[in-house]
Amino acid sequence: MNAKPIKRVGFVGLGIMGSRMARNLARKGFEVTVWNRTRSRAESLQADGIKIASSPAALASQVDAFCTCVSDPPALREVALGKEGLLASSRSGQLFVDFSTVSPEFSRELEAAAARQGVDFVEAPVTGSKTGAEKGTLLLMVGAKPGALERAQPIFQAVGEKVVHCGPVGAGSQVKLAGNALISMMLEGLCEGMLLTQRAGVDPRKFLEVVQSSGFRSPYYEFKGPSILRREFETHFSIDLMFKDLSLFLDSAARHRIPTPSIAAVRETYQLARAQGKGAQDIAAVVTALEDLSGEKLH
Ligand code: NA7
Repeated sequence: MNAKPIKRVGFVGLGIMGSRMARNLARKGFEVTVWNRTRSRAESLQADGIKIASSPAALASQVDAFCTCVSDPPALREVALGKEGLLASSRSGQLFVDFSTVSPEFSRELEAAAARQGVDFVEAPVTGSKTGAEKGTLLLMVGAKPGALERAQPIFQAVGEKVVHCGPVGAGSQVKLAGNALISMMLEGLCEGMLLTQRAGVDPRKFLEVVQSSGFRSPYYEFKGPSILRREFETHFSIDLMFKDLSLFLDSAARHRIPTPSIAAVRETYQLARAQGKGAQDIAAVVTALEDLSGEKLH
């Protein structure tokens, strides 16, 4: 395979994460071309010297490497394998980096489809939320063959600060799903604990203070605890996307015959929030779904 140095990078999917990652790639000196389903989001990046392509296929024909960061497997299927998708006009020697969170099986399907075109594929789901994407401090959970991983390093360095090579393609997604399942349980425990503490007449701030002074403290609670108490639910990571990840986790658990009763229950909290029309809100807003169930509102 003809592995040229990567200078021109394409980016498809300019949501909360992708828009910030594309901007960081441009700031680090890559020539960036983007495509987004809703064009206005792409236009807001033009001030950073970023070009807009007319379709994912058109984008792939103009770059050395292309990246994706879209919502879910159907969106990724569309932009990668659709009629106007990236692989419709990709060529041998290119690199495809997917930052979306999808299933391990779909990542492997994409790797095989890319290989048929002579394209190296790397899956690199991220964690670090909106702030990490903004600052270029994301943690990347990579699944890739060693050669492809090596090629992607300059792109990773532009968007993140730590790369964990989890194994071959599929391994990164598997780790990401387990990580998000854990976050959902941490958040659920915090919300349930706060609501019960308050109902029993104790200030939930005391609960948070003890958690954060203890051996089970977490930077995650430092991030989410005060914002829940202040009722600040600006979207860093949406309820809809966490529901998607928990569903992918449960699909994988079913496939591998691993019982995961806690995550099955926690997903229902997210389903309840979605039923209440809160899908686009931040995951911290699941507390409001629990408040509605219990009749206890944090104050
Ligand atoms: P956002 O902010 O919800 O952004 C999602 C992006 O995916 C956005 O660019 C969407 O385009 C795009 N999208 C969604 N559906 C499609 C279809 N069908 N076709 C093309 N593009 C689509 O998500 P985040 O940035 O927080 O997260 C992105 C991924 O990283 C996700 O997998 C997370 O779990 C982790 P739009 O602007 O709506 O037209």
